[in-house]
Amino acid sequence: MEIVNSCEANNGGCSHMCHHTSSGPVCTCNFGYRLEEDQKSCTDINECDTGSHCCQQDCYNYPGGYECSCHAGYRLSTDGCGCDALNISQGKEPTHPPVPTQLIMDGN
Ligand SMILES: [Ca+2]
Repeated sequence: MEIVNSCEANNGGCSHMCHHTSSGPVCTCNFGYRLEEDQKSCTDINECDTGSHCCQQDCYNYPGGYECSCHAGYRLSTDGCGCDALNISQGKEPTHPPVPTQLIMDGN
């Protein structure tokens, strides 16, 4: 009897990855996805709903991952999770420092 790779046909019915075993195909999912009850389909994990996210403020779910964002007046920390308050007085500070007069006067 020929040994058949149970994953060969139609990827074993798996949405993502298939692993051949003696008892048939075993499906696994890519990172950020979970296996459905049918043991074949993969569905995105909504980290924002499951509470497995690290976001200090806002959380946005997307297929295969999630992203944090911050409220107005805050900036996302380099860790991608926390939010740092921006210390800017509303509209008072110039975007660029004033150019020194000496640099403008090209005397020589
Ligand atoms: Ca997700």
